[in-house]
Amino acid sequence: MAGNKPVVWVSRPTFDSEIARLLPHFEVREEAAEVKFASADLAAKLAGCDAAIVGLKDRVGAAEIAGAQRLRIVANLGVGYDNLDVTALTAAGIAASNTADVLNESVADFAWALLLGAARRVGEAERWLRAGQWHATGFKAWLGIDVRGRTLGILGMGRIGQAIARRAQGFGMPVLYHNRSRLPETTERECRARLVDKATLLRESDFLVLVLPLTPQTRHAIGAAELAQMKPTAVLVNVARGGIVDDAALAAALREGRLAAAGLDVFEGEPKVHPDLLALDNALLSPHIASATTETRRAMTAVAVDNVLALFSHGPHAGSPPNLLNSEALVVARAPFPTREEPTR
Ligand code: 8YV
Repeated sequence: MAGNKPVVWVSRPTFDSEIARLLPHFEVREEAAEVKFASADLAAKLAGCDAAIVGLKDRVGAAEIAGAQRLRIVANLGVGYDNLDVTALTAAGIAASNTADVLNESVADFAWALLLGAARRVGEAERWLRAGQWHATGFKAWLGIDVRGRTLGILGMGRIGQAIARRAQGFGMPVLYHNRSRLPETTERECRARLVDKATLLRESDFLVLVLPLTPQTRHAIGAAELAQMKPTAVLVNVARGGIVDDAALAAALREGRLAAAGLDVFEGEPKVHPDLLALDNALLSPHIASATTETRRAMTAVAVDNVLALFSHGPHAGSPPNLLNSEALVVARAPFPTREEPTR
């Protein structure tokens, strides 16, 4: 604690109006720029604080929290939390939270932007126009793929997948999905979506959108073998996480005409992008921006702030952080605040 107030470390600039809600209760230390901290630097930042608001660049595990005796919550600015070792946080009695729900609609919109953009060659055409090539066009140039009536496949049918599915009705597209568990019938009806096995999804989708979390089990869920099962006319869209797709295998399939196009917001090892993808005109690429609207990024900040406030018994959810990922941690984390401080000798 600094003075009488616990310290919140915010690892990047966010939205001041939301961070301001912390000020009556906390000393806020906000980084002036968003950088990727080395593990030791992250550990040093966490060592001095009681709560942390972090993002995907911040990989928080056992090593980073080893000296963080006072840390009680790590609030992640993202629905995906593969950057957090939740097991290590739980064992240390540190709560973890994410920003589920507030970004569903923005990410669904962006999935459609990539789907339509890849189908209609928007990135490629724009590059060509800017290069002053318009004089050399023709009636049969720039032919793309129609979307209407084609089959939309969704791998990972959580709330973002459902929001993507609902939009398909406007395009008259049948929707297939594959998920760990079947959706309730009412949700399936609302999304007009049908559960199929993964092989059927790969085989029948004209557009396949990936919306599943990255876990050891989903790494390379789409690799060479899966790509080989897809139609050569199909379009793949990934708004989930890099690493779910084997980018080298995808680049080879796109280059060799075994897949028509891809729209990708996330990459294995980002911010690096596989050089073969960068060289391909039928890959529409964006720098992990699917949730990047003003409203949504502000809402994500608000959720992270709410979770921190709640853990310290303030704000609208006092005592019950609304997006807790590890309620087991509260048993330890709820120990009276001063007991988690290092004893003074
Ligand atoms: C990022 C995301 O959080 O929510 C997620 O899981 O991947 C994004 O919304 C955002 O890009 C900030 O890094």
